[in-house]
Amino acid sequence: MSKVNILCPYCFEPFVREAVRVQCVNNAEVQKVSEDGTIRKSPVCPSEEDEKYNNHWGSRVKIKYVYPANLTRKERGGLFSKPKEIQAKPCPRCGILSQRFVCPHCHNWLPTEMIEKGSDIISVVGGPASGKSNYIVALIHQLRKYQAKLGLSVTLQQVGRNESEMTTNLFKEAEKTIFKQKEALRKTQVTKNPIPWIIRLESRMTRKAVYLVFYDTAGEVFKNIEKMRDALYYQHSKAVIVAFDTLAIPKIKKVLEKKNIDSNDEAYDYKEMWDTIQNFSQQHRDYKLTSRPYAFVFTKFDTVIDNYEDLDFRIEGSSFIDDEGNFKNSSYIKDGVVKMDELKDCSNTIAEALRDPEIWDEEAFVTNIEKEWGDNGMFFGVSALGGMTDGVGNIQTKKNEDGEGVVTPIKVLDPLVWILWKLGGFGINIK
Ligand SMILES: Nc1nc2c(ncn2[C@@H]2O[C@H](COP(=O)(O)OP(=O)(O)OP(=O)(O)O)[C@@H](O)[C@H]2O)c(=O)[nH]1
Ligand SMILES: [Mg+2]
Ligand SMILES: [Zn+2]
Ligand SMILES: [Zn+2]
Repeated sequence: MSKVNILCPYCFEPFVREAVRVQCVNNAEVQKVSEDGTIRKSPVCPSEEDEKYNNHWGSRVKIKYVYPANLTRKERGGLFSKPKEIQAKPCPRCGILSQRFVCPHCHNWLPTEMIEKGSDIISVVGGPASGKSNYIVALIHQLRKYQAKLGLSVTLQQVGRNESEMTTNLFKEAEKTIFKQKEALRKTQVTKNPIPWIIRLESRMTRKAVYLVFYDTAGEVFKNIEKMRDALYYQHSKAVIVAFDTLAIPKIKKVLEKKNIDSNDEAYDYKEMWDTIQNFSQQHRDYKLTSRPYAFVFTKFDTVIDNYEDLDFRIEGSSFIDDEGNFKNSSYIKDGVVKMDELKDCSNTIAEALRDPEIWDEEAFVTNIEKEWGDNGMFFGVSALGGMTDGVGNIQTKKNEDGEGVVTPIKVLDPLVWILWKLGGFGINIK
């Protein structure tokens, strides 16, 4: 019996390897000549209404036949033997071999290797307009760009109900908006069933592979604890990235408003988000949220760096800025070495500013996080877009040497790199 408990990233029901099901992939058609001589095409293996699939999506569509995988003893693995790779299985109706494996509970398609190796959910949570969507896309963009530097290989997955839901395509669309059209992504709509972004990460050194699952959820879901109970993936997360809207810190908001830098009208008090998480954690002690790595990420940090003098934010000499006073990117994107000091310095700089009554005046907030999470909590300041947006969402880009405006995310990988290091086994080169 294999012990790997697979957690379906669609319905969050766990299942064991041998419970996996297979979906027929036979799209062949046969021509039939009817009595009146007309030629009609009909599928060799017809689709059917599938109750589990339709229950999950609240739909009434027909999908290809789903059948049990009937794993061989070797594929199941024994007490003393590792399970073998799962082979293609013949459809009992048409005989065609298929390697399209689906969750036994909701019949959604999952990557084969995810069934063999399991997956880790890292969730990104945060109130409305806190910057989650733009952050997730910038994070994947940078992960793809700097994967070799970090000793990782990254593959976006191609599973989903249709082309548009595949991570490859979700990303391609969003990447175009931010990095080609140079526009911020818009507000995410509330949906009943979140579409997971599934990313395969493999350490080039240890060969450890894991599937990271992100959900780009609408911030409304996190507004109160009752709704959060529905955010099942949050409970199942191995690690969490909490997006706090920097522009919602009252002191920052006030200073920037005076300079006519408008924060989002929908800005949601970051402390409410914090209260939600804390309450949830206290009411669900058995989930042991505080024993998992939590990256407390202040998004849109470009606004702080660009205005640090007005904000009395003491960052001279910190890892946040370079010699010219510009927002400095992480040093490992150059040399591949993650410096713990650099991450800690940024975290401490933020904690200090939050504590200082003259600066952000949020003492209790920091103390609570430190008390509850200890070494499992860390602060980050990141910028997904590298600069402000104007009233209609155009990103104010910085010019490169050729005078061309480019969108440059800053420090967005830091929270993930720290989480991977905390989870262990990824061979992250950290000093
Ligand atoms: N200055 C700056 N603004 C940003 C940045 N990222 C996001 N924003 C602004 O914040 C707004 C909201 O960002 P989103 O990524 O849509 O926030 P969200 O958390 O996904 O919001 P919901 O989908 O409503 O929950 C964007 O439209 C931008 O105007 C950033 O890195 N810098
Ligand atoms: Mg969003
Ligand atoms: Zn499922
Ligand atoms: Zn079939």
